[in-house]
Amino acid sequence: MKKRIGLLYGGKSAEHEVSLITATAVTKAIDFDKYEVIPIYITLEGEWCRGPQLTKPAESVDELKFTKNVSNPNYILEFILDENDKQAKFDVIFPLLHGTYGEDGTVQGLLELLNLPYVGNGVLSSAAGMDKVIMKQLFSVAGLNQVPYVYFIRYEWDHQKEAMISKCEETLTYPMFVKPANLGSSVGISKASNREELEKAINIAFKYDRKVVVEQGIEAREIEMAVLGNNEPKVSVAGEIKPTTEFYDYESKYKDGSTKLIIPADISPQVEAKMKDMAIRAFKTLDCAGLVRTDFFVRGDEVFINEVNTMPGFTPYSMYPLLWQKSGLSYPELIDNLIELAIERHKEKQQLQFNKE
Ligand code: G1L
Repeated sequence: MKKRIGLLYGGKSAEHEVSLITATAVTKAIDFDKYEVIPIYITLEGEWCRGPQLTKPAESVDELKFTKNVSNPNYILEFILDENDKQAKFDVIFPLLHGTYGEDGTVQGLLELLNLPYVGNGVLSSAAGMDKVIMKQLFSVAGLNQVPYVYFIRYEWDHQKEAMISKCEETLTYPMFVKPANLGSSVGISKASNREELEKAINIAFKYDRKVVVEQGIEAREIEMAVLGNNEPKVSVAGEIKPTTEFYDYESKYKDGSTKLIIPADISPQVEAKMKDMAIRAFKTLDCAGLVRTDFFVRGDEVFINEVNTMPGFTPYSMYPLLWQKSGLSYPELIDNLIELAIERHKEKQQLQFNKE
């Protein structure tokens, strides 16, 4: 019996197009002899549209765009829940959604309530991985080395600007990196080399979130590792992100492709071992499931954990799949693995007891 996969993508988010491109790539790699693939597209307006079963790869993203096919916006829920409709049954949902309503645990919560197995992280790790401050606090409890930081909310900034600036300057030295705490917004990040820039950077970051984190800027290499598994997570080789231009900022890093990925990264066995241990500890600390990409700063022999990404870039050209490819696991195999892990985790949960003896 073929497994029925619900490919969930699009979404009410800035990453809408990225999600579509990723979903297209997944249809090109997924084994149609093993899986029945049902596309579920969430429009930019947030409407859920189920497309017809795919029997071959989508040739372009446009093939995966559907328009609202029913007048009832809750149709998809009824469709998933309807026991009488054979079409309604999914064995696994593959959520390829970023940002609010996708990465922050809300979609995972919906799938939990529907009792459907789904690929990747659950509610807790998705939500914790979305908030940079919560993540740092958990890392700190786990004793994971990270760069110093401070954070505050908009209310504090509005009422005690001077005190917040002092908090930054007493704990950190310039340059500092200012970011919205919410990682779903891939915008609002800037570097500050003096007080004037710091104030400006904080104001920018507050446009995107009510909580802002200011991190110590350090001269370091950016190296990442991929983690895959549930109870016995495995770690890939390391990959380095090298800027190819002198001016290195967020835009150049993510938007115009002026970075190079070096896989495997040129690091000592000691540094690699340290990173592997930290990657596993971070995975366990956030109670992750399925996959996570762990990002580090490396300065000499010193390793700092920067963040984990519970929904990393996932085209065949993204760091996460490339790290596994160099570790001997192809993109189609990776997809297969993730689906199996989703089923395994769901089975384990089904065995739990929910009432008293
Ligand atoms: F389902 C997985 F495998 F957990 C998964 C889900 C989402 C892996 C990677 C992603 N990534 C994305 O959805 C995105 C970063 C491409 C945003 Cl649309």
